[in-house]
Amino acid sequence: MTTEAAAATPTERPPVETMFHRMVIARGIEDLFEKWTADRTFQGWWHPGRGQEGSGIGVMWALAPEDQIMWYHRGAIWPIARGMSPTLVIADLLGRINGSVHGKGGGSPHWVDHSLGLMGSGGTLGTAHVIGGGLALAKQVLGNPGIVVSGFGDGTSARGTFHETLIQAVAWKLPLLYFCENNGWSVSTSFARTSGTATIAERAAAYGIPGVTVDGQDAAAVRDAVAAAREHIVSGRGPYLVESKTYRLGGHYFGDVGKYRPPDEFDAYRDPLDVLGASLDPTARENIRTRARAELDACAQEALAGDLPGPEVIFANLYAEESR
Ligand SMILES: Cc1ncc(C[n+]2csc(CCOP(=O)(O)OP(=O)(O)O)c2C)c(N)n1
Ligand SMILES: [Mg+2]
Repeated sequence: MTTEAAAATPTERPPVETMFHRMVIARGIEDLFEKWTADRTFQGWWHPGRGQEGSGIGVMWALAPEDQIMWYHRGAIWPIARGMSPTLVIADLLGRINGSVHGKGGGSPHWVDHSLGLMGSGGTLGTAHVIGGGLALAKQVLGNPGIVVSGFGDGTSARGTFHETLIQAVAWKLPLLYFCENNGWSVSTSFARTSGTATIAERAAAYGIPGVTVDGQDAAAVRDAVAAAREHIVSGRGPYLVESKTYRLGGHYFGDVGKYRPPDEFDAYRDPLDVLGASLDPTARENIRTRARAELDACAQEALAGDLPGPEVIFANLYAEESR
């Protein structure tokens, strides 16, 4: 699989087939890691992202190559949607040296590919806002084009870093998109039961920035919302908040049976693969699925063939070796 980034203008955007293919790959990685968690091939921590694929796919569909991303942690959708090779994504999770971070941080995701604008993430949830804010400030000071996306969940919107960075980003009109995947849960804490507002988007008004809510099951709708936000941001008007309403189909982690969930939670559920797939010819859709399955098998074997790292990696890549 090639590692080409998504583009900004409608004519430069990857075709729907490419984005559907990435969505199928991301769903396949869900299946793989459930299987590998159960049989202990994977001994780390997997946050299932099944059901949420429309968000990451939609975000990356709207971005340009010069944009930078602090990805949202659930599943492997964001790096796959941006065009990262599944071999790298899987090898990183397995802690192998053939991953993008060469075996550091295996067990939970630490994907990085600066050529795709995948800048990594923070060590704990909510730190992405701070690092993303720094990246956006660097873009502004250096006069570099594009925007920075800081991805986060509804639970993470409650971290102080959200407020602190947003206050500053507004003051400096930083090119920063706050993109929230609101799946209604922070582990077992219900957003509806604990939030004083019905949405996260409406909190944007308190900061004087635009905030919109979009249907996260519909990748094309997410793409259009992010494209509008991007236009606002690149015109120098400062940050923007997009909230994608979605569903966490699985547990918080693989093995969480979710007894805390209401029985009617999925009554209105629409699967993002069905929604995006409906715009494709059925034969083309099946061909993409078949091709993706074979590719993913090959990538999984390639990732598994990598060695675990030796101690020599510990001091490698601690400091930047180039100025930008
Ligand atoms: C600062 C911090 N607190 C707690 C955790 C543990 N933790 C991991 S995922 C998670 C739930 C976050 O909920 P949300 O932001 O809604 O994202 P979701 O898991 O629903 O995708 C928590 C509490 C963490 N990683 N970092
Ligand atoms: Mg959540």
